[in-house]
Amino acid sequence: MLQRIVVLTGAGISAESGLRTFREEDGLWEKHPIEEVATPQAYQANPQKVRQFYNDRWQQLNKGDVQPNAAHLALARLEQEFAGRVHLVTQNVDNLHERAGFRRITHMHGELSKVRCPVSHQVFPMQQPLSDNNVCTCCIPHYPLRPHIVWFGEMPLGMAQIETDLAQCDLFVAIGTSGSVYPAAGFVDIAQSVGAKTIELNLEPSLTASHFQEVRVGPASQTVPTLVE
Ligand code: BV8
Repeated sequence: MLQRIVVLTGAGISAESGLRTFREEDGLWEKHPIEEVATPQAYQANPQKVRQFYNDRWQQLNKGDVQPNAAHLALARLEQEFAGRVHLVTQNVDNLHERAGFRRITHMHGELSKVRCPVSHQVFPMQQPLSDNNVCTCCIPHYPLRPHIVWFGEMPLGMAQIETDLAQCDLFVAIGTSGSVYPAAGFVDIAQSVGAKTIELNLEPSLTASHFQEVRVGPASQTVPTLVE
């Protein structure tokens, strides 16, 4: 009987909900190179450009036509079935897992629907587009709020708990991630080292496919319900 399951998701699980991935044809990084919109240096150099990149994605996420898909819903059923024994770690900054009903989620790369004070690090719900006038209320003087997003070179969130759960897991499943970004891309190796079963579900084999015991190719809206059922 499986005791502890760790699921890692990436942009691919939200692709069929209409959210663009990063590194594919017409992906997010194609128009906005990482170094221009997803590093602290980029924000320092051109805050308006970085804010616009996140404002656009925040507004797209909140349009009515972006909904959780069958993969998000299947994972929520998995959590219900294995109450308390599934830890979902997502690289995604969207809120589709929450809206599908999943409870125990770690957004290791932050969340599009939250903003953060750059000085106190207090996190607030995002209620309006980021701008020079969208400032914190926790400091004097007030500072313009930044996206609650982990940029390249910044420490991912929740790592201690993620590492604890990986060290004790007996099943590790990666869904819809290219295996391009660390430390997430290295999680399979930790799971392997503790004897867990490792499965990758992806539209095509990822950069780390060879590290998994099993690779199932196909769209997440089909492969995830099949795995959960
Ligand atoms: C850190 C937030 C340390 C922004 C993101 C050299 C070697 C190794 C590592 C490094 C290195 N140089 C630098 C590093 C570290 C760096 C890194 O990994 N760089 C890479 C580029 C080499 N990592 C970091 O900087 C991390 N921090 O290491 O900190 C530290 C230590 C101490 C003190 C301080 C710091 C921070 C990384 C986080 C960066 N932020 N996102 C934003 O979202 O706007 S990363 C970004 O990539 C997203 O979060 C995204 O989730 C993530 C991974 O991408 P994927 O989710 O995999 O998406 P992608 O498009 O790539 O792939 C989609 C996949 O889905 C494809 O495979 C496709 O086939 C599949 N797919 C498509 N459709 C479907 C599908 N699958 C199923 N069904 C479908 N329908």
